[in-house]
Amino acid sequence: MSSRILGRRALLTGLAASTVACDTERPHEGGLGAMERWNARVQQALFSETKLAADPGPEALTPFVHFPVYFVSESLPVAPPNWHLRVGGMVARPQDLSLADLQRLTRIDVRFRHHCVEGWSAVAAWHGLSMRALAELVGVDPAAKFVEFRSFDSGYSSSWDIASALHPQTILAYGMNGDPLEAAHGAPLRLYSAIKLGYKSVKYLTEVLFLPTMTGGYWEDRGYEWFAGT
Ligand SMILES: Nc1nc2c(c(=O)[nH]1)N[C@H]1C(S)=C(S)[C@@H](COP(=O)(O)O)O[C@H]1N2
Ligand SMILES: [Mo]
Repeated sequence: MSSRILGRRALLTGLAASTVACDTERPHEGGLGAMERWNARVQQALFSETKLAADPGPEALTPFVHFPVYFVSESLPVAPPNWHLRVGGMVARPQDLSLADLQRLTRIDVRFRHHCVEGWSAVAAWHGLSMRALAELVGVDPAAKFVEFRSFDSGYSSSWDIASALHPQTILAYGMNGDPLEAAHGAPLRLYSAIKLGYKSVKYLTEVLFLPTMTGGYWEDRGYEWFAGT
């Protein structure tokens, strides 16, 4: 398995090689900030809640052993035995949900092509609950405009706009290719979406927070685009 695991160094090198200069001190200010705001406006204009990403079909599935594996921790993050998902922020009913609780919600199955900024793409099927179902369960305040996803992988996190988070193809996955999600791919629960680049799909989830304001994230704070639509 270790050959499939590209560590943080490999990811950083790949990103550095494949991206234009980033001011990592203040990534969202200055010239890059202005360009990013323009990009976000264009992507938001193109983005439509009803537009669904295409299913690449079963024949497009990437063999499991060839689906790359990323995490920022030095070693494979493993969930604590008492793992649960905290859901809070601007919600009527904050919850602490076990995997069994989450698996009682309606299961949906999606198959997408995953795009990583490092230049690879791969296809898998993902099984879980929709973010919409979670939002209904906790009673999200309509004034919530952003969602922050946190993980137990050395502080990896990402902040999303609420429309993308509640897109019908944005799911919290506990299964992959018909099997339970493996630790390598974010067990027990990971975010997955057809409409965002790979780094927005936080693995090893601990917390989903509905917020009034935009926050940052692991790669976002290092200069990568915040909206990051596909
Ligand atoms: N917790 C956590 N989530 C993460 C990452 C990570 O390093 N840690 N990497 C991101 C990136 S850059 C990609 S491309 C995908 C990779 O998912 P995979 O390891 O299942 O291929 O996870 C994303 N989510
Ligand atoms: Mo990625």
